[in-house]
Amino acid sequence: MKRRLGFVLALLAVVGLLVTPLTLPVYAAEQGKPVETIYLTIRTNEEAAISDVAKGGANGGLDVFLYPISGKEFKNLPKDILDKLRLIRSVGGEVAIQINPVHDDDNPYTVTVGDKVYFNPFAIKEVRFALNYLINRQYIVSNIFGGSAQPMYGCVRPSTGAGIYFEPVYKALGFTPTGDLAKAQQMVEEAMKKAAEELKKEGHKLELKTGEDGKKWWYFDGEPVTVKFVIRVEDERKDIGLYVADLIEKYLHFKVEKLLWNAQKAIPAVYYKDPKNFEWQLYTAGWIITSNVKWPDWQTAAFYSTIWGKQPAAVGWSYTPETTVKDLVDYFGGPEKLIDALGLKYYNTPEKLKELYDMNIDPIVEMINYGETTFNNKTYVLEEGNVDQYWDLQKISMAQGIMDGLVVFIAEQWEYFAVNKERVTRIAADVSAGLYSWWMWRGLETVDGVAYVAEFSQGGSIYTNAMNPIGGGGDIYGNMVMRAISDPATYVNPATGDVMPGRCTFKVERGPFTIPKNAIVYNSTLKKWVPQHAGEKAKVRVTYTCKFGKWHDGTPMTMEDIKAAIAFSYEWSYKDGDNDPYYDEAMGASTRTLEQTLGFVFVNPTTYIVYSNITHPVADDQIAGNNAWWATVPWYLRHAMEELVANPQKYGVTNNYTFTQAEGPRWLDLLVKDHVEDLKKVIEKLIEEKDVPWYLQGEITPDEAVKAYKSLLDFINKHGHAYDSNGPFYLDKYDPDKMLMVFKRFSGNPIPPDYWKKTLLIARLVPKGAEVPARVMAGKPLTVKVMLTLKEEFPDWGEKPADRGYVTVSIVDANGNEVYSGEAKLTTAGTFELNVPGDETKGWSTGKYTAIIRGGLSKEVTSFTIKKTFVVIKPTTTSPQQTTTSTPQQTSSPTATGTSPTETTTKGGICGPAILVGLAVLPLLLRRRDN
Ligand SMILES: [Ca+2]
Repeated sequence: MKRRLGFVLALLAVVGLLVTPLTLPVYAAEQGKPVETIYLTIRTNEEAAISDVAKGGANGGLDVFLYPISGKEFKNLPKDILDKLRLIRSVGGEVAIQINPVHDDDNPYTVTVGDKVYFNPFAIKEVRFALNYLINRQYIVSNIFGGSAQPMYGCVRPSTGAGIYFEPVYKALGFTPTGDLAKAQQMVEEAMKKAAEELKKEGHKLELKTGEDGKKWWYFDGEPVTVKFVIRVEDERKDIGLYVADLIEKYLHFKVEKLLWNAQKAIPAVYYKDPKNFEWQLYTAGWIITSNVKWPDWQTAAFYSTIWGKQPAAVGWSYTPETTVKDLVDYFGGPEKLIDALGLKYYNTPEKLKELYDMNIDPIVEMINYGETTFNNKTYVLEEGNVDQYWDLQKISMAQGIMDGLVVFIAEQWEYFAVNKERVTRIAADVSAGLYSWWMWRGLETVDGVAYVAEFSQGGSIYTNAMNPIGGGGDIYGNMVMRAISDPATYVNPATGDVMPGRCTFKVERGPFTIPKNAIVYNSTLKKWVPQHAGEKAKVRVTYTCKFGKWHDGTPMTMEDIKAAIAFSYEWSYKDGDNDPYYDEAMGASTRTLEQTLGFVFVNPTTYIVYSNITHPVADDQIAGNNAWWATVPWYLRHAMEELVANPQKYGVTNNYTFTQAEGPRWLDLLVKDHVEDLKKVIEKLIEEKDVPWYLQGEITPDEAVKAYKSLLDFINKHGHAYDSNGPFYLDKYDPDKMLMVFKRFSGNPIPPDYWKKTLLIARLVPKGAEVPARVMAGKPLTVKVMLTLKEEFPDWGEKPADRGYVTVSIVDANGNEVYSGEAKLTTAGTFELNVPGDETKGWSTGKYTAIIRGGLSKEVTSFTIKKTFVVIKPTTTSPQQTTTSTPQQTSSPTATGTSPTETTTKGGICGPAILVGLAVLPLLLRRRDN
């Protein structure tokens, strides 16, 4: 009964009603067992899946539906179904319009396909940018998401702790939830007129005229300008796409060809084919954030820049970011205006700002992500510990990204995963991403130790990308499979967003350090390990100590597996000679990471040290996360894969393979029968030749190698696939015809099944309300009171008045200047208070002020923000009101009850340091919503 109440409250919060939350005691979970067997399958219908969850896994139904559903969908469900569900919130989904700005090299407006010349309006920056004003995000939030969402303008979600830092950018650009149609029309009209004039010089005719239907349309060389808009059909994106298409036709006068496609058709066309094919111009993109991180380091880089790969697709033509800092300055009307509009605190004078003038977004995000950039032969540094500079660069990159407009963000979604309440006795969810996280599998307990889980798929497959840990797993479903069968070196704490130890603990030291002679890196040209940077300086030194355990085939994991992962990254990122078979262009995009990794010292069988310049201005834990190296496949499987990709003929294989999707060769998939058969041919030959990879010469004997290859062959023959990994579960069986995967608990994993429930607390602070007097007399004290509930989700479930937390209050005046800030302290359970002394308020001038209240479980973790306005008045002789008025506003309306900090992002199956550094963080943290 009490849990039922919890559900109702959650639902109300979703539809945006204000309620007084009741307090529920925290319950210890009912008797259950850590899961030993997991059946993973698919459902093709959301409603049917939910009633299956109500039925429960033991009765032919499901225990967990691993697909979040909009809050509004639950409203219409019958009570007997709802009673059986526990709903787990996810704010991980985000929706955007992805744009293809392709144009010919010699013409900024046209694209030639075959011998036909098309006009692409989205090649024009101003037209892309104008979509931000054209779209009424509030309409989408209210009418399409039924309130289970909130508007989003840039790539950092507003409900994250970092969201608030970007508000000045959106404000400066004049973004509002409802948009500005007139402005959008004007921007496009001006840009089109300019294009028409320029095209005229080249003999083209671009004109706005009345068509046969009596409506006005743009025509190019006599044909209507038509926009190819790929609209996903599986979810709300269908309605969003149709809505945006209507706006484009009605107000921008471009005809829209609506391509209503599912994931199987849309994803390859948009992301894995040359944009120059001009198969699409707009696409209703969706992403899922699968982790909760404090610092949005990677966001603007991943979504808007080209430092980690091409845009908008992984292959073919790529756009070059256009907007420079000087463009921003001009747009805002001068450096002072830009400094003021964005609230820059480090680049706060025209002189300081000037050094960035010629930079587009790429060097800016390089500074954010790598601490420095070399631009026009000069090095620019993000100063260690300089948070102001960090946020300035973040804001600048956000403004540049939005104005270039390759991705126009629309909304973040609030959704719920359904879990059977009776059978699932314990489950761990990320406070931001819900069950789309590593923790889903690691905290799972059911009454009988068996879990029946389904993903949602209209395309009829459990995953859509290839299953290989190098350049596959770009879809959330395949990624979740990888998270069940692989362990990472470090995790992101699901409650706080901090990087925390996984299979490796870490110690971070900030230097500078002189790199010792025994610190080596792998040199792919020399094909050996060398002390390449000995004697140079490194900014940080991180020591990792790892628990190795065994691989799923039974072979012990060792430091050699990590060495192989490191060597592999160098080898495949660098092209050594013209015909280097050990090279992948997509991986080559991230050599920057390797250049900043200066040396490894392998201290003993479980400890290694990294000397590196990959740093973070503030957060040591981020440094640990970003410098960790790890392996999720053993060296012998990795080597067999690389030989299959590099030299198939040598092993009698007639098919060609790649790690990352490309047109032509097969995208290596360790679960696909044909691929595995070819892989086996390689392994058999490696056994015959007693092959030891060149980067492990002297570390492993030929006999040890043969034994390992044989063990892998046995594993493949026994389980019918080649995904040999090191996670808490192994994939026992995969039957693609039945859409069924069976996972079994792996006894060789060094982390015991009950480890996380003993060590991990997942909880969040939920605001119940805040009291700020409506009027404050200058010179009198001001008390801000915040009422908070602690919502525990793991290991137990329930709510209680918050007895911990970190709450800050910032008072800003009408101009946005902070006049006071302080910490609200816990007074009694559930209540935090801050007293601003009269001495402080004395200097405040009369007018409107805002108290911005932020809080989280620990310092620097924001899980909610509340804003309350009040008025400051001055005592005057004519006013009888000498005492503080106290009309507390009881109805608090948190601007975002959503959670927390930000997430590390990379998109697609390639790219980013994730794939390299991330051999540790590998399954990338941001996933496209492919189904
Ligand atoms: Ca190479």
